Amino acid sequence: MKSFFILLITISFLLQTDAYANMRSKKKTAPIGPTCTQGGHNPLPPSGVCPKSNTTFVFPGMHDVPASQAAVHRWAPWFSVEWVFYYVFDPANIPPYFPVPQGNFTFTNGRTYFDDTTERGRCMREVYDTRCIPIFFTDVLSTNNNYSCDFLNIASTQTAYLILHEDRPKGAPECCIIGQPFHPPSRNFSDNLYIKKASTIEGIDIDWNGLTLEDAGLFLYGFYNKTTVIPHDPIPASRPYVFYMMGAPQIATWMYQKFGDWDPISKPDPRVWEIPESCRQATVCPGWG
Ligand SMILES: *[C@@H]1O[C@H](CO)[C@@H](O)[C@H](O)[C@H]1NC(C)=O
Ligand SMILES: *[C@@H]1O[C@H](CO)[C@@H](O)[C@H](O)[C@H]1NC(C)=O
Ligand SMILES: *[C@@H]1O[C@H](CO)[C@@H](O)[C@H](O)[C@H]1NC(C)=O
Ligand SMILES: *[C@@H]1O[C@H](CO)[C@@H](O)[C@H](O)[C@H]1NC(C)=O
Ligand SMILES: CC(=O)N[C@H]1CO[C@H](CO)[C@@H](O)[C@@H]1O
Repeated sequence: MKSFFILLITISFLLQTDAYANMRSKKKTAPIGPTCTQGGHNPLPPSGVCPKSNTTFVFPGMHDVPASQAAVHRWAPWFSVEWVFYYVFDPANIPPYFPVPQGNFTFTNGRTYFDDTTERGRCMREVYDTRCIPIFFTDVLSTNNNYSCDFLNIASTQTAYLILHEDRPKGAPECCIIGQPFHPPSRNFSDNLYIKKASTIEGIDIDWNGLTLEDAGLFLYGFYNKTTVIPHDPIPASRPYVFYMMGAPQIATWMYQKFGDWDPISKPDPRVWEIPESCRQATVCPGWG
C-alpha cells in the first residue's frame, strides 16, 4: 500500500513537470458533483444556506417543529443499517408513505455502512443489491437502473466513487466519480438541515430534518424520536427511519429509503472501505455534471 502511494506521488511529480499533463491534472481537480450540500458532503457556504428550490413541497401527515424545539439527533460513531429503497415514478404519489408506497414503484434491497473512527477518516458505503439509485439524467447509466451498484466515500480521499458490477449497462465504467471534494455526512449533519417537522407512522414518532436544493429538489431525513444509549459513546444515538429525495424523473420522481435493521454496536469490517483497483483511474461518471 505504502509503495503504491509513493508511486503515485512520483507519477504526479513527473506529470507536474509536463505542461500538457499539468493542464490535464488541473482539469481533474475541478469539482465533481454537487458543491453545495448544506454541509452534508462539503463545506457550508458563507451564507449558511445553499440556494433553495423555488418549488413548493407538501409534507403529508407532518407538522412543523419550531427550530428551537427540534430534538438533537446524532448518528452513532459507527453503524450498519439494512434498507429497502423504493423508486416511485408518479410525481403525485408524494412521500412519506404509511409505511410503504402503493401503486407503481420498483425497489431494491441494500445496506449502508458508516464509521467515523477509521484511520482514513469518516467512511461510508452504500450497497444497492439490484437497482442503483436513479440519479443520472442522461447517458448510459440513465436508460434503466436495473443494475447493482455501491457508493464508496472515504473522507481522506475527498472522493465519492460509484462502483459498478458485472450487471452494469453496456459501455458503463467499472468505477467512476460522483463527488469530489466530497465527504460522508458528519454525525451531527441534521443540525444544518433547516426543515424541521414531526409525524407518527407505524406508531413510531419521527423527527424530520430536511432541506431543498435549487437543482435537486427536496431531501428529508427522518429519525426515530426516541434515542438509544450505546455502550461506547456518551451521546445517545438516533436510529434512522427513512430518507427520501427526488430522482431522475424518467425512472423515479421520488426515492424512498425505508431503513430496517440497525446495528450501532458492531464496527464495520475494514474491508468494506477498500477502494477497488478499478477506481484508481476513475473519472467523472457518464451523464454526471
Ligand atoms: C424556478 O426555477 C426554475 C429553474 O431554475 C426557473 O426556470 C423558474 O422560472 C423559477 N420559477 C420561479 C417562479 O421563480
Ligand atoms: C434490465 O436490464 C436488462 C439488461 O441488463 C434489459 O435487457 C432489461 O430490459 C432491463 N429491464 C428493465 C425492466 O428495465
Ligand atoms: C459537527 O461535527 C463536525 C465533525 O465531526 C464538527 O467539526 C463540528 O464541530 C460539529 N458541530 C457541532 C455543532 O457539534
Ligand atoms: C410506471 O413506472 C414506469 C417507470 O418505472 C413508467 O415507465 C410507467 O409509465 C409507469 N406506469 C404508470 C401507469 O404510471
Ligand atoms: C412526539 C414525541 O414523542 N416527541 C418527543 C421527542 O423527543 C423529545 C425529547 O428529545 C420530547 O420532548 C418529545 O416530546
